[in-house]
Amino acid sequence: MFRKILIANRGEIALRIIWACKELGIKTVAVYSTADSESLHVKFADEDVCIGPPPNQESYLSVSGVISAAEITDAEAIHPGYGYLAESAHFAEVCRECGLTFIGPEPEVIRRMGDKAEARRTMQAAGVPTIPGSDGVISDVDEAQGIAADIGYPVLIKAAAGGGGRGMRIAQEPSEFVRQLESARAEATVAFGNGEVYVEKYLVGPRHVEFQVLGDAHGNLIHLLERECSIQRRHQKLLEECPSTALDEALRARMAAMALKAASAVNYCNAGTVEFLLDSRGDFFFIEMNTRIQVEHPVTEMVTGIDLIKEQIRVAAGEPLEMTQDDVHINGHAIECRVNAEDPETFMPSPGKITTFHPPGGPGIRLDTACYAEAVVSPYYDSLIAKVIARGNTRGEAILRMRRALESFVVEGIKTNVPLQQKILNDEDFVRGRISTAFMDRYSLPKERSPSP
Ligand code: MV4
Repeated sequence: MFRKILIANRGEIALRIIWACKELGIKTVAVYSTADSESLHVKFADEDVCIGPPPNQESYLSVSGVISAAEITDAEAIHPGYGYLAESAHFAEVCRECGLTFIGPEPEVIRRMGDKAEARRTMQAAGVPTIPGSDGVISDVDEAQGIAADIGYPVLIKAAAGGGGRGMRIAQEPSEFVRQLESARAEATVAFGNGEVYVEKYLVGPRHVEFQVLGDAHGNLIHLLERECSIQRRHQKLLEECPSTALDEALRARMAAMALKAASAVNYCNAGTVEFLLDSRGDFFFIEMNTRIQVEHPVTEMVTGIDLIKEQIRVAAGEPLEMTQDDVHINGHAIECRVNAEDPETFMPSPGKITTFHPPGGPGIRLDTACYAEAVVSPYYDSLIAKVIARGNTRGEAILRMRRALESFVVEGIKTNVPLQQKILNDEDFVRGRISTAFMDRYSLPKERSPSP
């Protein structure tokens, strides 16, 4: 097992990783920017190294800064958390070259899954269902138009280097195809320096259901059930749950088998997520694989009782998984609400100093946060300030506990999206489990203008 781990992240996930290390008896090193000198991940780590000024590019995204910090503190491994360098194949390679263990899959796997067109081809070849569309990236516009005509409109044009909804364009009909293709290419070139795109049939209002997988270096690979992540706005997830109300045992078994097939096709080692779109007919399709720990991992932990961060660290150290598939059971239901420092009406970020901070607690409530009274929410970073996770024996109990937790969660000095989360928790369709990726449209589409007098 590792003696010392460096955490290349900040905020709640850095703290979450420190807690796991403490339980495993591993020393921790925090890295931080000058904006984070008062942050809890710095206070609770055994050692800390300032790696630069507030902008991410000059601190948390600095490969040389992070690697130097690991070298001067004699850390053996680096946990990247989510975001930042977590899905940088280059960073994972540099770690390897410097004799540091990157806590995640191999750089080759990160690179292959990071190219969404390549990931799609890999899954097609492995026999995992994908959405009808092009075989790889589009090399010829006429050929692509032929494919679009064959699969039928509307079609979605996606950037190979994209993912998470960036660089996508819908073509509703053939006359729009070339314009939307050019538009997707242009956006992808600016955003990723890679204008490659591929085409899929556009599914209307599907659910987003993802499977957690976990593999070790000894060939063991298991799944840890699914997460329902359909409640999102502009590709930012807001509320996630485990299990999904859309799956019965038979569908869960079929999707889990495909998630495992997807992961074993790339010899996956460490924690990963296989994302599917599930349509109203119960057909499901692979869309992407995420090669990192995800923000919403706590709902999986609360339902399975498995500590995903500890397992990531154990398997990276070469230890075998602590459990087999037979040890994984659905124990109740968990919901996570992401609490963001933002205006609940306009969705604009709301950074500033937190004056009052009263955390929720009581039976079945978990709070993952790095906030405290007097903490400053910096405008330089993500607006996620806390994750409230509620577990109940049933979904109904989890909803009641979450409503009660959000009522007692007092954050003053900045605005939060708690009122929006409360609306969702009281929405009749949500309570019935009738949700899709179109769910949030009702809360964020432009309001009809009131008639003039
Ligand atoms: C799609 C789709 C419909 N049809 N692909 C958005 C993020 C990226 N991971 C994939 N996304 C989508 N791909 C086809 N062929 C609809 C979405 C999508 C979506 C997916 C998951 C969660 C929320 C979403 C919101 C809007 C669109």
